[in-house]
Amino acid sequence: VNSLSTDIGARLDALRAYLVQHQLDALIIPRADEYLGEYVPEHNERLRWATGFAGSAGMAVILPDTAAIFVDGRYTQQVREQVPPEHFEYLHLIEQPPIDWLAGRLAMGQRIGADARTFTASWWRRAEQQLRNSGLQLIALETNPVDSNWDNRPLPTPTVASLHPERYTGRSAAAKRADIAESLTSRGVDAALVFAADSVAWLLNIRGQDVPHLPVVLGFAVIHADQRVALFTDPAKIPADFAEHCGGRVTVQAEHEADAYFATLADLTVLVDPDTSNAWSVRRLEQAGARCIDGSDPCLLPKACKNAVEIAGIRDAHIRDAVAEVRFLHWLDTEVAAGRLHNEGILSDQLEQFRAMSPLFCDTSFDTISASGPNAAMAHYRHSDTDPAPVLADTVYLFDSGAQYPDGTTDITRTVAIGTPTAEQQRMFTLVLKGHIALDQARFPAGTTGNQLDPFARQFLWQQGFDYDHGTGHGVGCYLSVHEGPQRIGKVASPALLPGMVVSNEPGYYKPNAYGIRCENLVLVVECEPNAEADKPLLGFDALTLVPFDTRLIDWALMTREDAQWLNRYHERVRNTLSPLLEGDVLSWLEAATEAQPIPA
Ligand SMILES: [Mn+2]
Repeated sequence: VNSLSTDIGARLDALRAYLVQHQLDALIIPRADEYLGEYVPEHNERLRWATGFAGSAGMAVILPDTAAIFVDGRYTQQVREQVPPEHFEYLHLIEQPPIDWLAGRLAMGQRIGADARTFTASWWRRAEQQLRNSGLQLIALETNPVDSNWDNRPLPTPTVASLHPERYTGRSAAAKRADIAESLTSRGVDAALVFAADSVAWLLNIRGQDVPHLPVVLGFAVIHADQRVALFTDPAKIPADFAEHCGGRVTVQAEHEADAYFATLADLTVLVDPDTSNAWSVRRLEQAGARCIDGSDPCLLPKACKNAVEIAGIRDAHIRDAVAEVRFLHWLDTEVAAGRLHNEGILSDQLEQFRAMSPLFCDTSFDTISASGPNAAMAHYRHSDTDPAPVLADTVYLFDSGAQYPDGTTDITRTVAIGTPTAEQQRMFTLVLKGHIALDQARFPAGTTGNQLDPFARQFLWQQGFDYDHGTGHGVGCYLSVHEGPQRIGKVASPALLPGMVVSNEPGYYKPNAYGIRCENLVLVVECEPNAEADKPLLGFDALTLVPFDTRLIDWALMTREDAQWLNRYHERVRNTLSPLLEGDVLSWLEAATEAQPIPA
């Protein structure tokens, strides 16, 4: 029994004492914190404190005499390495959901405690109903059981937010408040809870450094139909000229003051998005006498449909990012040719250094995936979770990375040959690339949804009996979240794609224990010139990412004339755009990498 096991044991004792004190029969501790974002700041890593588990999703359930940790398929190995088996049973989050497991173990009338701040309102409603059906009670705790027992808990770092200028946003915070207020009036509500931190950042044109990769200020807001906004965050993070920046009518209060503020909303009709708001705020609003109406976050669509200024910035950001990617690809080829294969960590660091050469580079937009050979077969592999593996010869290397710039967010995956890849790898790469090309070239009438377009990218894999177990595309924000909704392309239902939306085009193929392939560009939804008789506006995609695909991985027997023509046109555009920004060996590399390929007969 090591010291981690001793620590976890002592923490479990403290949590079990909390159970007794509060007459509870079980406690649920999720990985999410009160902001429900993709990234959790150090001081809110409660699941890690309680269990040792450091993955990005999971949940622990603690009973007086037993405890279990639930993780999804990405983390079945990691949970065994990090969580002591003498304290926790390992269970599958999807196949054996915690609520089902609890319902099967507890007796009628027993009470399950959880901090309603750390769950979405929709999760809470479903869990409450399901537990009630089994005669069990879900109790919203007044205090967080981890916080009250966490010795030496890290302090939040109150970095001052930056006021994001209109030259990047294209629209002032005052104008956005007016737009959203008008949409509230037309929906017949008095106010809306804007809970998602990226929506708050978009609405008020502010950016922060509270969590890695996602430049938001942690907090939430209420916007009224008369354009007033109340922002709840640590006031120490808000610069003095914030009110002026917003055009007035915006107040800033500490988060603990939200409860008193909600009480002033009694009798008002308040729009809440149960999928992004925490259960605590929705319950408090209801208890205060507000009439809560379910609906999607009013900032979601206007944030997703980028304006002309944002689009221009996003294009610039992608050119800057492509310069870094091309410098990296040239460096990688040179190193491999000299017999220096390095390891996945060194490659990832080198790529980041090329990005950081730009004075506008703010951060990576997520943890880089740098994966050689069999590691690339794990779609969410992180070389930093263990010792980075050496890059292997005569296989493919996959890297998925992106950056945050003040004018845009990038996300790109390229798969490249290291030495001589196998004929099978070339075949599979080509099927993936053909899917990427087919989706890029798709034309569709307004109203077409992401799930309807998803098979465009899968068709060539499907025809041979292959597929990939992830979505084809996710929405991307503008100097905001690299995973933005509501736009997406995947098998599950999603809303219609609208002009100005940015979405990824990233089909892949993964052969377990062998290799992985993914071809990812970000694309912009654009209006195309329709034929004269078209019934509806015609939409399509325009690639934002401008980095060559590795032609050494193409099986030309599988490429049609149209595929080859697309590739040549794309490479010509990459060359014309980037050539003026590069010189010497890197420029020569780019010219060779984008050379026109013979068109198949
Ligand atoms: Mn992506």
